[in-house]
Amino acid sequence: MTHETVREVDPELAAALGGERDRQEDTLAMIASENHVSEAVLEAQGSALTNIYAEGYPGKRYYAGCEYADEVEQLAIDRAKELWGADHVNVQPHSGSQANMGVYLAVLDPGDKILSLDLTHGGHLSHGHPANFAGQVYNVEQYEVDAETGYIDYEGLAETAAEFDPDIIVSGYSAYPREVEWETIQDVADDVDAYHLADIAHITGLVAAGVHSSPVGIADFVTGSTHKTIRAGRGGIIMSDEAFADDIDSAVFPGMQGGPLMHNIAGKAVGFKEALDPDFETYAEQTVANADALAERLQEHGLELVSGGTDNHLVLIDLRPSHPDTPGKDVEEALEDAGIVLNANTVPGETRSAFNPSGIRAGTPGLTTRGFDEDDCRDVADLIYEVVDAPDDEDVIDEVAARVAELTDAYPVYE
Ligand code: DSN
Repeated sequence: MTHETVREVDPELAAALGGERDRQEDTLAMIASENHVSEAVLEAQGSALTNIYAEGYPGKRYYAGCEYADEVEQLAIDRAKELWGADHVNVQPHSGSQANMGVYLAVLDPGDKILSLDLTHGGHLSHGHPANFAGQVYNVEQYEVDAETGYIDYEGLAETAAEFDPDIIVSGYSAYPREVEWETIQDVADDVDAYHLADIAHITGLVAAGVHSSPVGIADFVTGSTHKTIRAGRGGIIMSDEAFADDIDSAVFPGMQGGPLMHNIAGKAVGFKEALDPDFETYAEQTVANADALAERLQEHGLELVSGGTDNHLVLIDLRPSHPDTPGKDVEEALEDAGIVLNANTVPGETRSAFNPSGIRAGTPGLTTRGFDEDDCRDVADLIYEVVDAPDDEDVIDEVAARVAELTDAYPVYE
């Protein structure tokens, strides 16, 4: 057994790891689905648990040697139950997409009907896009946001549900800046006798902290990823009533996964413990306040936001009204050159392509973890606007990059 470090064993790889850590220190992570986990979560994810197989569940494993894996997984489950108030929790899905897959596998047959939000309106690939397994295995119909308001078109959803007669309705979104009316969607699901899956991947932390309403206890299934606003180890989670516990657990294992990623489950357990601390509520409130400040200042600059603002951690800018000749990808690349990392995103009524869409999406979870407040986020909005307005102007990019460097120096991620 070698006791050498990565740097000693593999300098090339070590350089890339160091480069990534520096990149995160030196840029503003504004991809709305990203965050910076604590050193403790990093440590758990890099632990010896990566070495073991633990097929099964705590107390019911198929292999020997799982006593500590049992402890770790039970801690993650118990903490998740406390955070979100669910009866049953499965912490084994490797990702949010696989959490959704676990629910589909538990209650749908191939060819059954999914009703979900269109990807270009804020949905997710795993909600039934044709390029994803969900769109290939199941019969998918989609609902949309209202073209005028940018809010979910709940009436349209009800009409489509009545016509399509889905087996499951999916709510919860990847690029939707507004509070979701879970009860309204549950009523629609009840009317057509469909299951309701609420995918809270983006807002897990906001829901846990009580700064966004919770679908737990309303929807049949609540899925999420564990590394976004909740800031725990990377992966997925499924929550449900006890009545679905066996179906969900056997869909995840042995239905679609083998051995759970126990090191990631340890990272989930640590992050969940951190989120149970009262400080986390302050973090979640600040994340939303920061997004609101960002949104207001962007609008003062004349940029149009889908739905006219935000209730959560993200804003979605439709560039077409203010900058009709500037595609999202150009802005994404220019901002990255300036040290602001976000993503080009489709917008409702998209007129370009998914690869070079008409919008950009920006989130505040990562900045808030670094310590940014509303004033800082207003400054960031000014910087984003300067680049949006002149993506080809190298002097502007240089000036913004210098200001970004001041901000990243003032707020280090990892000391
Ligand atoms: N890739 C994530 C996002 O950016 O929203 C969703 O899986």
